[in-house]
Amino acid sequence: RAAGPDGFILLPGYFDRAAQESLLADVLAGIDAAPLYQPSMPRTGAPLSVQMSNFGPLGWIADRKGYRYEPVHPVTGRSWPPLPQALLELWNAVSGWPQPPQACLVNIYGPDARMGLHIDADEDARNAPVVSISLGDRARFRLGGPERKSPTRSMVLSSGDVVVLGGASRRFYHGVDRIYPGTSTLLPEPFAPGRINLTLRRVN
Ligand code: MD3
Ligand code: FE
Repeated sequence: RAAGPDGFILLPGYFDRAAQESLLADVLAGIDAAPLYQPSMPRTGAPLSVQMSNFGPLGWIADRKGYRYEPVHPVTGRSWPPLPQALLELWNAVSGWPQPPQACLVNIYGPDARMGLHIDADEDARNAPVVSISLGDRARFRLGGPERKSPTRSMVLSSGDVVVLGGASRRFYHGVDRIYPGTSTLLPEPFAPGRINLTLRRVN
């Protein structure tokens, strides 16, 4: 699949149902070792509406002190679990980047969770792509441009879809407007209705 002019690639249905179930098992095992925590906004401490965990040598953290990557879980103080092999293989297949990912951020959305328009700017590796995997209920994803005022387009991401944000799109504003509860049968309780998004990142 060719990248658009901005380096954005959507791979609908990249993972079939069996592969989604296998990835889900990896994610559930990971959050057993590195429990979900509630990130919060720097300074205000206002909670984000998603819950988070990470896999890999580094994990993205949001708390009162700021946004950053850390080698350990903010609550348990232990290392993040290793990146599942299937995710390393995905990165090799679609990223076009010569080095492996250093972080996999796990975002857990309940039926009312959203993610406001933002730029991912905490990585020193600004030019490495981000690879996203969607599991569970569909979501309306919004992709803008390099400035907050840039025009945006929205698309629906479904379970098993993969998105590669390379080139200029890596530095574009983006967010999740809403979840469509009950549109997938993949996730078990207490994750349904809801959605899990995994993002593979190179940090430095
Ligand atoms: C476009 N996650 O974790 S994934 C995030 O669905 C994040 O959970 C959303 O935005 C989610 O930071 C969107 C797709 C995605 C990820 C990173 C991007 C799109 C992106 C970086 C630059 C541009
Ligand atoms: Fe983001």
